[in-house]
Amino acid sequence: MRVYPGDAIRNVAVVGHGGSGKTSLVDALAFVAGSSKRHGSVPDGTALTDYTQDEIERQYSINLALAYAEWMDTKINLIDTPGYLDFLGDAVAGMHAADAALVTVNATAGVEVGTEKAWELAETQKLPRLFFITAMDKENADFERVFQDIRDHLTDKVVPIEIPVGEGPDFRGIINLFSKKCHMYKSGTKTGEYEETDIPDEHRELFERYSEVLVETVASVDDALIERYLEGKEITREESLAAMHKGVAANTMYPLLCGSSTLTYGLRALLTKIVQIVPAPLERAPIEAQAWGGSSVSAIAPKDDSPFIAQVFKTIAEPHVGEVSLFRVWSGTVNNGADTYNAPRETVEKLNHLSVAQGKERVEVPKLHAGDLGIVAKLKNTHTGDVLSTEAKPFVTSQIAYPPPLIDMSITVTKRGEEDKLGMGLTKLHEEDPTFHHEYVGELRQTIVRGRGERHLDVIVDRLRRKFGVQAELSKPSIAYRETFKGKGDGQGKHKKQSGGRGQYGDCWIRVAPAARGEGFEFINKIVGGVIPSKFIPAVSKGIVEAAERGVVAGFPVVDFTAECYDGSYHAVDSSEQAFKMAGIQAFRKVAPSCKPILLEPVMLVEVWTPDDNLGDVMGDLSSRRGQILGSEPDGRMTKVTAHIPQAEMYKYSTQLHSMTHGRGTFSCVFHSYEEVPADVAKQVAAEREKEES
Ligand SMILES: Nc1nc2c(ncn2[C@@H]2O[C@H](COP(=O)(O)OP(=O)(O)OP(=O)(O)O)[C@@H](O)[C@H]2O)c(=O)[nH]1
Ligand SMILES: [Mg+2]
Repeated sequence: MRVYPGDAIRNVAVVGHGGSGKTSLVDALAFVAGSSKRHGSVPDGTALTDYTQDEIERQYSINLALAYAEWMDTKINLIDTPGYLDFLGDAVAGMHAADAALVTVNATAGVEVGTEKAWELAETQKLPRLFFITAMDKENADFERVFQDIRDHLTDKVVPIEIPVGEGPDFRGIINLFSKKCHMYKSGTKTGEYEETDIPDEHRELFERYSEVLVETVASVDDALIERYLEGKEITREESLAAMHKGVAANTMYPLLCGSSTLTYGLRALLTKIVQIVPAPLERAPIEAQAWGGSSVSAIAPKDDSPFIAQVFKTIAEPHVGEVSLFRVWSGTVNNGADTYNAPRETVEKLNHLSVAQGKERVEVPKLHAGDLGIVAKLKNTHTGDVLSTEAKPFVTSQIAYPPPLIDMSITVTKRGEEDKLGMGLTKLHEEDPTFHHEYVGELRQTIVRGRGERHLDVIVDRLRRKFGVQAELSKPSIAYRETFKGKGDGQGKHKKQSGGRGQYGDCWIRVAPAARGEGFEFINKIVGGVIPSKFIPAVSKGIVEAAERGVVAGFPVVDFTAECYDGSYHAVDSSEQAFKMAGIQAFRKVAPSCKPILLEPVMLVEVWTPDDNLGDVMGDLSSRRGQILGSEPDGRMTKVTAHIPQAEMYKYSTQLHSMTHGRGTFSCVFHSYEEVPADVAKQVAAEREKEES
């Protein structure tokens, strides 16, 4: 394997809607370039970058994965990302590690919700972008319609640099608008071989029309060029390419190409354009890095003679290998076997068997230059997102902006005694996938797992079984209800026991009143004249707290109230802390029922993005979930609805939204506040709780 310097590397993340052909494209590009030995396929389970058992079974990508294509003395690193929004975290990480995004749009489906999401993410990262219209060979493929769709819905700076000859089953070539030549593919070709011909007459008009747009867009990047263009002078191919390179790097234009991965048409042209147009890693703006232990942020140029800084953008546990880490060298170089340093974890990490990845294959390399992507196995204590540098010059850099979890489920083992194994597996899976979270919630006595969607959590359960040998199942999570008071009350708690020997005596009077939401519990000591000795007063408070934990309405903790202890009595011999605690408990139990106790439930702030067509259904569904709709407004192509929904009503919302909007709707959901539960629902909750406890 050759070692490529930074100016001979291109890092491209392939992003787009689920099923738009990313994995097939990556496989075909590596194959056509000769860097991969066979042309794999997703349905056959042989695609380079869908190699995990999960992916082969499900026939879609779950993990980002790397491949490369060596073309024109350049190594194109291809980062295949999953399109399903449940696995958006890996698309984010893939783009974080890339210098450009290749956005795939299916020739029959056009712009879809996943295309929009990928576009938005690339936009926030200001990542240079190219479009590739996939599956041009499929029945009903329509180049012009997809081009218009992109213009209308994503950007008007999209500019085709080639157009197809024929579409669908008739797709047989592409016209290069730069060279003004036509590539006619040899029928039955395995690696996209073509014959160069003149532009067929029937495509002349189309060619003229698109050439005009291209030249105009290209010229607009450069004042000198536009002047020449307006004077009617010729702009050379080299000048056009240079202008396009500049435009792409500056995000002022987004070139569009097309082809078919199945037939290997249009792929050589795509490889060539990636080399010519996509900025090399060395062209990137300096990265912002912070010297570990210091506070100053320095701008580090992405080149070989800068300090070594690399970042792990993905870890994945592989059978028989252990954990492998995919990383990007942001600056400096690294040799096989070098000692690197994970500063925040104070761990020296030796990069043994330094490699690059071609799907699941790893090819060992002696060295990696600034800008390259590498892979190593068995790092000791380095996880996704971590930064590696050197002990002499330790650095950290910006974190990968993973999307937050959207759904909660409860997880339990199906075989007793495997709880520890479950805990360990969950921790490992979180290290591998930072969009997956888990915690044991003591009050619910449940382990709660959080993820991006049900599909995501199903994959987690599969992995637990496959990688950690733990059988687990998901169920509806319990809700952390609370209770509080709406009214005031007062009364006495007296604990008196005489059973031979030393007795027990505690006596207190308390006034209970509601406090503002979120205030918690406050104990107010109003004892005067030592009617309760001050050393016993904290015990009264303790008793109240303990009783409040056990609830009044349905056995959930009571919050947001004050208790004022204003009178009481004691016995010189029989009083003790324990006795006053018991008195506190009894006082609370006696007074609480008269303070109009109510049940509170967590209410979420939910934002839903839906196509206009489904707005009625989405609103209706939200209302039926005891939701309070706060408003709706247009947001791009979608309408955004904001609502408050009880957490108890959010179970399986992602599935429902998916089916109501045919996969186009998305939502976010964060905790907002605790609110009163309507009386009829409260009754139901109390009855269920009683059943659980019995
Ligand atoms: N006819 C035709 N089918 C294609 C082409 N490219 C991909 N497909 C098929 O489209 C389906 C989806 O392709 P994938 O490559 O898995 O799509 P993806 O974008 O990686 O999907 P996710 O991983 O789920 O995001 C598969 O059945 C492919 O065989 C193409 O150029 N022509
Ligand atoms: Mg895929």
